[in-house]
Amino acid sequence: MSLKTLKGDITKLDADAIVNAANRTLLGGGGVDGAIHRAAGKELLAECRTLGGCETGQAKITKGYNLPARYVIHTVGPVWHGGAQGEPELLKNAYKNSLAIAREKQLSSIAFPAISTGVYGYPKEEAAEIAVEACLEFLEEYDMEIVLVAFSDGDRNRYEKLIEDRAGK
Ligand code: AR6
Repeated sequence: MSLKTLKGDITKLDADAIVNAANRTLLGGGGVDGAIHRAAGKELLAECRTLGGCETGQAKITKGYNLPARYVIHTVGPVWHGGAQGEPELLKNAYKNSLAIAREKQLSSIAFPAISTGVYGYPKEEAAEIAVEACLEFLEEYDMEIVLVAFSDGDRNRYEKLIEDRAGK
């Protein structure tokens, strides 16, 4: 099984790529996006300015600059509007398209924050189910070390339980 969970700050991780929960401008923001830009340095923003933004559910890659990670894959999760506006599919696409870029680049490890579960207000349980499902579906076809990074013990326990439940099926 190459789906793992960790609690901590994603900017510290030495993975081939870390995923950024960005917004459509790709020009930075708060939360994990702000932390990644602060840790990577100004060159990250300079490269992001060349990308022309990113649609919700899509993803784009940059270098990692001062981060331990070699690359940052920037994706845009949906804003939660109650769940009937395509949010589950858009969130799944954010995971799938990030993983697809990692595969195209032939990366062997990638770490995700809990996309959309902060400022964007996606309910954590539903978001965790989608994250685990998207990763396990990808791992049925491709080999990669995927880490779901939680920012609290509760978030990590939620991931662990979902992965255990899936493994028991
Ligand atoms: N490492 C790991 N996880 C983190 C970190 C960190 N350093 N910091 C926060 N989290 P959010 P969103 C967790 O709000 O909901 C930005 O302004 C956090 O606890 O960062 O997708 C962007 O520019 C939460 O569980 O992202 C967008 O405008 C998760 O990361 C908007 O926020 C995601 O929270 C995107 O909102």
